[in-house]
Amino acid sequence: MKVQVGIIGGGPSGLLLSQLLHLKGIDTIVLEKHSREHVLGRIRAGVLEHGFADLMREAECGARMDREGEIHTGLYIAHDGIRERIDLAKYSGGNSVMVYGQTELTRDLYEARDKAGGIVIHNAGDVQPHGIETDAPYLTWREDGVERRADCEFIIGADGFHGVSRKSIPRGVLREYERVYPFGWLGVLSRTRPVSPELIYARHDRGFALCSLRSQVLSRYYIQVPLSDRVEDWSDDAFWDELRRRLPQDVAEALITGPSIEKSIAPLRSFVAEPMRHGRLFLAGDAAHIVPPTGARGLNSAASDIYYLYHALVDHYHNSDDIGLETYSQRALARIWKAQRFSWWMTMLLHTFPDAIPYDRRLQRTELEYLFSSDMAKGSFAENYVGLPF
Ligand code: RFL
Ligand code: PHB
Repeated sequence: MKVQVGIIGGGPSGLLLSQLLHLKGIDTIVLEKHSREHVLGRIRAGVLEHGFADLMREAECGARMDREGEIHTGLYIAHDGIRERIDLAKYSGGNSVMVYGQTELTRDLYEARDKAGGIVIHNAGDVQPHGIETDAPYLTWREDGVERRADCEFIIGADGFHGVSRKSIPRGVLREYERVYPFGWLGVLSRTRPVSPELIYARHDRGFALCSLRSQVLSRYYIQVPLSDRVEDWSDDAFWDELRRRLPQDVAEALITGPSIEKSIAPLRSFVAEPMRHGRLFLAGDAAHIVPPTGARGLNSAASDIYYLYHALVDHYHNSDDIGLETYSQRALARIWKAQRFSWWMTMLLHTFPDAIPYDRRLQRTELEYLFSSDMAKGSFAENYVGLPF
């Protein structure tokens, strides 16, 4: 089989790129290790930058998002028993975010690929990129016990943090930057009315908490937990009690609880691999970088890579212009590092660190006081949260 672009990974990054390229007449194959049900069973991101929402529309995948998603023009930060709002629209020159779950977005992308007859191979075993340093790269994988091969012009590694793509770049070439945080987030999805129509990020001495949502009947809540905790340690009742303790009283009293329909713990990590290109292999999304979820940047950073890669490949195929491909790593990383900075900053601002000294806690308070007393600080927060320009 011969295709122009071979994509490893059928998560949001791989599917979005495949769909965008298809609309420009560029053919792709997507190789996904898991089943579609498995990919759609993962509960992850919920907040999309406005630029990402535009990219979904450009991919002709925005109709349901525009119907069912919610545009949020503000959010709350709770601390010391109070809740303060940041007007994202006011401080970012009229921009907003779209609250629409990654699961739904991925489902829309799958449907679009199906409708267009796109090739997405599920349960692809032992996917391997070959010849990435040559002009004739190819992919091999196992399908129903049979060894398969696709020759391509470019290979895109969109196979997430644990994928095979990044590992196929020689050790001496890759530089990795990493910070592991000493806690995780325990998340619960419940079919209950959200406690607040807008997100509440809460700083509390017992640990961080977040009230988020998927719709007005589906809530998503998180609490910071030690890395040693297991999901089985947390009954639904224990989760709700702990969440209430970390919220201002009026919010805690308004909280509607119910049985969890999903419960999981995610460790927090910041990670960047440089460069994002080696020969004919281009990394995108979580394959190259991850952030702690505090700033809601993970999926959005993946989308920004896809934006650059999409334009670079279209320029290559339609205009014989390779500048986009040659500068991809540099341009993508410039934006990625800003998302890393914002996620790190929000994580440091809002979490309780086991080794924090009194000085650190006093600085956290001062940082919050500054944020809410300065229009400039609110402007900086808002422009980062709604998404920096591509
Ligand atoms: P994905 O989604 O991990 O998809 C990669 C796909 O590649 C497949 N794969 C392979 N396929 C073939 N061969 C192999 N060897 C393979 N190895 C892996 C995998 O099965 C998978 O289907 O990466 P992608 O597409 O780059 O997308 C990135 C996002 O999923 C991720 O950044 C976000 O979910 C992060 N994130 C959030 N991002 C936001 O922008 N806003 C948020 O509000 C937000 N909240 C979150 C989050 C992530 C979370 N967790 C659990 C990590 C909340 C949580 C709790
Ligand atoms: C979510 O709804 O899952 C979510 C929202 C905002 C974040 C992280 C996760 O910062």
